[in-house]
Amino acid sequence: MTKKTFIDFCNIFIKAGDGGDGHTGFRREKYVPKGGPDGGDGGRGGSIIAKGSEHEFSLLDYTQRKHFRAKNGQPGGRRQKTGRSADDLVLCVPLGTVFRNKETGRPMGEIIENDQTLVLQEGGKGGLGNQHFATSTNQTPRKSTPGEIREGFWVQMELKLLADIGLVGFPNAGKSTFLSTITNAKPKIGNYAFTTLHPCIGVSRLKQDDSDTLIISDIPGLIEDAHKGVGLGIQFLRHIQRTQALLFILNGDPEHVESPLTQWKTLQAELQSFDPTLMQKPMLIALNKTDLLDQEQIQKLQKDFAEKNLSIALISCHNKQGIHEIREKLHAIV
Ligand SMILES: Nc1nc2c(ncn2[C@@H]2O[C@H](COP(=O)(O)OP(=O)(O)OP(=O)(O)O)[C@@H](O)[C@H]2O)c(=O)[nH]1
Ligand SMILES: [Mg+2]
Repeated sequence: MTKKTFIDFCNIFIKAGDGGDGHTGFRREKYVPKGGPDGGDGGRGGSIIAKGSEHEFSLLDYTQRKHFRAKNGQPGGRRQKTGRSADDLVLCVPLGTVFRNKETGRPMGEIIENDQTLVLQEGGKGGLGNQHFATSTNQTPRKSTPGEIREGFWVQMELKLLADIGLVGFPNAGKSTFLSTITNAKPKIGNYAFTTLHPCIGVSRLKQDDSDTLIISDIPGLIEDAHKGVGLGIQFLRHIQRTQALLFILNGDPEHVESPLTQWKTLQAELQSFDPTLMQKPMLIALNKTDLLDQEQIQKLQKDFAEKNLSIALISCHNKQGIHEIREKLHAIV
């Protein structure tokens, strides 16, 4: 089921490798009864590193395997031999993954770009061999230091989709239809509420050469009291927290229980209660399904919104009316 395949939160346990211990040893050569100290240093433990990959879209893999331990550095050896350092353990994650220390809640950083890396835990440094500790008064030091120990800990990963525009609207308003009209995305569309159960993104290209691309994110519909968990709740709003602008899609179907103005007011209130800064983003309001309205009804609705100093774009995903215009406006807004 689609709901399960999109994972946007998960916890993993990580532990970088310990450093190898420094070695205590003495040179032994023929005819040299007492050689100097020659204990080598320990190698470095492997680090745990997150790396952005544009080919990953979900944290699903990290629900299957949760423990990630890098290898320890090797101890130093005789004859100044440095122990071998362990390889780093690299975790490929989707762009938009945010890391937090699960125990303290402290943010550890986020991955935004392809190939970007973030060290989640540095491998332990190797200890020093006794070769470093000879002094004029002590030519045979027995001292060497242990490698640094690394304690493992739990890390919370959260995936926030990176999009330019977020679509907000009641269930059944036509958000997914709109996304499929102007982008390559093929979201599920259905004439019932809550067709969309997880966020979906699509890319709109105005020009062939990629110079003007727009990433649009479709999220599940919101209803009144979504902030109290009604419907699918507002938890998906965090996926549009980092968008540059919002497009509200209102259901213009005259049979719909809530009028477009009521929808707008409810959506505004729900966004406000989730994160007031969302309402400060540039936004456009589109009235969809205008193919179901006559001229008189349209004028009445425009007047209602104009009284609130709001302008609405009239669109119909079914007969493509107003689609080109709103698409150009969206590209211009970011
Ligand atoms: N008449 C008409 N119907 C439309 C239009 N756009 C979408 N619809 C229909 O409205 C219904 C809901 O469309 P969706 O795109 O699934 O709506 P949604 O906003 O994504 O809904 P949720 O995912 O449930 O939040 C479908 O039956 C669409 O065919 C339109 O412009 N005119
Ligand atoms: Mg939908």
